[in-house]
Amino acid sequence: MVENSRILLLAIFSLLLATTTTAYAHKKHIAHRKNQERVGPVVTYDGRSLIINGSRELLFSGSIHYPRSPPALWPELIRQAKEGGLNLIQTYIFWNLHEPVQGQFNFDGDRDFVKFIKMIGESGLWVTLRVGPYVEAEWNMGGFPYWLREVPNITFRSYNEPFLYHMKKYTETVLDIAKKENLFADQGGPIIMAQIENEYNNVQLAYREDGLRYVKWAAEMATTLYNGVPWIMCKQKDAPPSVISTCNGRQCGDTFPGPNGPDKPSLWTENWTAQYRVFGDSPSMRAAEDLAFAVARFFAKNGTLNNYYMYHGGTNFGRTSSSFVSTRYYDEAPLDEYGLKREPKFGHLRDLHRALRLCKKPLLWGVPDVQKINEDLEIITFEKPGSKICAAFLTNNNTVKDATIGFRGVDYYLPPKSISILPDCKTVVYNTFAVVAQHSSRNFVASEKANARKWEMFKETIPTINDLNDKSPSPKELYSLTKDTSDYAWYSTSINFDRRDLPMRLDILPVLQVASLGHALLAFVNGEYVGFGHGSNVEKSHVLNKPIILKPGVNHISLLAMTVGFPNSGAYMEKRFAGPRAVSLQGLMAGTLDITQNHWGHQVGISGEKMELFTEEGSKKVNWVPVSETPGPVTWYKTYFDAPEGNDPVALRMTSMAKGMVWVNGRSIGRYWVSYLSAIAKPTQEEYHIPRAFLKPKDNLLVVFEETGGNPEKIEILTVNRDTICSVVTEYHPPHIKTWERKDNQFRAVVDPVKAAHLSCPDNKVIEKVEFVNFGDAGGACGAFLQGKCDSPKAHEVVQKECLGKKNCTIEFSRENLLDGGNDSCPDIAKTLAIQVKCSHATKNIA
Ligand SMILES: *[C@@H]1O[C@H](CO)[C@@H](O)[C@H](O)[C@H]1NC(C)=O
Ligand SMILES: *[C@@H]1O[C@H](CO)[C@@H](O)[C@H](O)[C@H]1NC(C)=O
Ligand SMILES: *[C@@H]1O[C@H](CO)[C@@H](O)[C@H](O)[C@H]1NC(C)=O
Ligand SMILES: *[C@@H]1O[C@H](CO)[C@@H](O)[C@H](O)[C@H]1NC(C)=O
Ligand SMILES: *[C@@H]1O[C@H](CO)[C@@H](O)[C@H](O)[C@H]1NC(C)=O
Ligand SMILES: *[C@@H]1O[C@H](CO)[C@@H](O)[C@H](O)[C@H]1NC(C)=O
Ligand SMILES: CC(=O)N[C@H]1CO[C@H](CO)[C@@H](O)[C@@H]1O
Repeated sequence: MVENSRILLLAIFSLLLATTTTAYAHKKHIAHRKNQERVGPVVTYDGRSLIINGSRELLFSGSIHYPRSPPALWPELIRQAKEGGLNLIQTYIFWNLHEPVQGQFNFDGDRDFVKFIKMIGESGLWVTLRVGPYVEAEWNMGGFPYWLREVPNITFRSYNEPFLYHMKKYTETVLDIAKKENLFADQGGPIIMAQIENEYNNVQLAYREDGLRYVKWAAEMATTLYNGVPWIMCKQKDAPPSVISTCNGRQCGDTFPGPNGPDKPSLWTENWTAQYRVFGDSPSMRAAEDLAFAVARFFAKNGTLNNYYMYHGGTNFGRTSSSFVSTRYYDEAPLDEYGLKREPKFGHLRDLHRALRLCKKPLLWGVPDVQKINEDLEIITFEKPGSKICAAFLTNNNTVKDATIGFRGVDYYLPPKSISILPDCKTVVYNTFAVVAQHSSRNFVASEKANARKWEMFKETIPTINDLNDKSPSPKELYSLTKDTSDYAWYSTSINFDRRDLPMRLDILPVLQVASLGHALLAFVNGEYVGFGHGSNVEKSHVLNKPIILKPGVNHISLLAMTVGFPNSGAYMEKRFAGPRAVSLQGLMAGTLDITQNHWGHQVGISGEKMELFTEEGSKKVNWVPVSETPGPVTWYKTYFDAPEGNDPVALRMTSMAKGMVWVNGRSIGRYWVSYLSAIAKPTQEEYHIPRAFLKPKDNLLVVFEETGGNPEKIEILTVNRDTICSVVTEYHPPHIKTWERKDNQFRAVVDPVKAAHLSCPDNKVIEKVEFVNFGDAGGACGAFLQGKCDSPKAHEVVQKECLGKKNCTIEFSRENLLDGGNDSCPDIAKTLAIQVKCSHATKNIA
């Protein structure tokens, strides 16, 4: 009782305090505003949570980046995020997108972050604005524009005049736009929180005292420019008191040492929903169960905000990704690259948010108590003494063994590595391991309408030093050469040989060796392709060694060197280098000849880029010829295609190619690299997203630039769906979370809490086929179930009857419903009901 009123008083007191101090700070600001109803801040915080409009809040947040999906997809992404139980969306603002050339700003079309934020606000969700300006984000140069690198004497992200000047100027520009558009919560807008810098602790030590001075300056600068909403810094142990330090990580519930001060809430700004992929990586997974465990754990440990990084990743169009990062971004997120629900991740987390919301009162106003039963088992309660407000989290941290916890006179079963949530300290409404949500598997279907048109090609010419005007004694550094205007640069030199310089024996060839700082290169000798070499995300430098044929007289050596995105992380990002560093010819009669200082010619970009062969206009500038049987390196390909049938998302399967870039109607859909195989001998990414927004109904221009060689005729145009849906329910599962609600401080069942399997088709489709049913001990997963030893024919009948031809169906999970007169072929096992059905558009069935 004493504890209770003390906390309440404290909350009221801190609210008052926050209100008065900030109101004072805002006096000038407020004076300018008309019709000001609320005096004081809309968003404050205390040791429990953010306080929005005077009320503590549980915040379920997800990252969605506006440039990674076209504006046409934004409404659907936001709608689904809301359906998934989010009330907050987090985005970075990408500097190099908005100020690619110093002083020339662009905030229109795809770059219209104001529109994105307003759209989120209109959907009733809040926004966290991560200004950066450094964003990392697997984005080219972590968001810094190239020109910033050339500012004299600049050191990125440290205390020095040039950097502070530009960082402040840009931050001010972004905040001014947001203010002018009334985007901040205290102006009536949706932005409740802003972030300056990003994971600075990772690099701070490298900058010594200047690092510390910089962090202080950044916090001061941001809070001075705008102090209507709280500012955060993520992963910043020693964040200045004016900002909140937040956690980034996989298991913040166990790893976060807490915020920087008892007056600050525990916020988790990046909980990775998977891992971003780089070319050369095998697939990555993070199971819905693992994610749910980590989030439930974080809320059980006083956390009040969790952000999924990413909730929807999307696509790194054009050259926006950083070094080696694949074109699809966080495809494993709850909404996949195409914006389709990845089930059961989407549904399991939606159910988790619902369960946590049922615990809102105890979580935000109750008193936590931790009771450790043994090494693995723990009971955490949040209770308001003297009231019925009580929630419990029962935790089994053992990854192998299940357990039973006795709690207030009842035994609760807990699967391994799981947390059960009891919003009334009695009823289990959710267990992190027990996935009740439906599953889905993704299908790529070859389009009938879009495929099979004639391809044509155009070969780049291989330049010699005579063609290149930009000369220097040795090869120039690649980043500063291209200035990020192209991935490519030609390097060429020539060398004269006497017959006596060359090997006598024809079976012994000289070797060209190129040591490169990265990222990849193609070598040509006398116009003939000799090979391709590349580094990796971990080790960008590499050495190319290829046997070559030299002739008496002049020999031309030409290299097409390339970057695969600029770096995005680490200290001293402005001092990174790439490109050929040392070149030699080995096996000559006089031994090895170092030709690094042989005088080189350079050219930024390839001629097809300069002519914009990927646009309708540009493609008319050259003579395209039919595709020959031996497609060579550095070749452009083009064809036309009609938009695929239906509304499903569209993708290209590039498996028959090697490495390069694809454009559709003049817009780059990103880099592809299918020749770089992962440890499981598969390309990291075979399908590449073409947003429907890029397409016209007919005659879409598709252009591919292929670096080393491939067969364009085998490129497939696909539609993408998740029409295969499944449900897996076991006897251990709690009943569906939707059957409960909290009203007037009472926790109660709204419908009879029966256990059931629920299936619901996406996109207004209907269940066309029942593909798998098993009531017993099926194995495998959605899309690939395996029949177990036990089954019940009755279950098949029930599913057929309830589901066929319906948009959705519910199968009551009980032995009475699913066994034939109680005839049980294996009475001793716990039963699992596994169902797989296929959805399709109803019209198809009628036709
Ligand atoms: C850069 O630094 C050097 C050495 O400190 C100094 O001489 C030079 O004037 C600086 N250049 C600019 C443009 O500030
Ligand atoms: C605060 O409440 C007002 C009035 O209900 C509402 O218009 C405003 O959007 C709310 N602010 C936030 C950040 O939710
Ligand atoms: C949660 O908050 C309570 C008091 O509000 C505190 O005693 C406890 O240490 C906190 N737990 C964690 C893990 O921070
Ligand atoms: C739970 O187990 C993991 C290892 O599986 C361990 O790292 C973590 O500290 C444990 N947490 C608790 C609260 O015991
Ligand atoms: C299930 O489908 C019926 C029509 O077949 C529809 O009226 C109902 O709203 C659907 N329910 C859900 C939860 O989608
Ligand atoms: C019980 O089920 C088994 C296997 O499904 C079947 O062979 C048997 O005939 C059934 N018995 C009765 C009494 O229905
Ligand atoms: C900071 C952190 O712990 N992030 C984690 C979020 O989840 C991913 C996927 O499990 C982890 O790899 C990250 O470590």
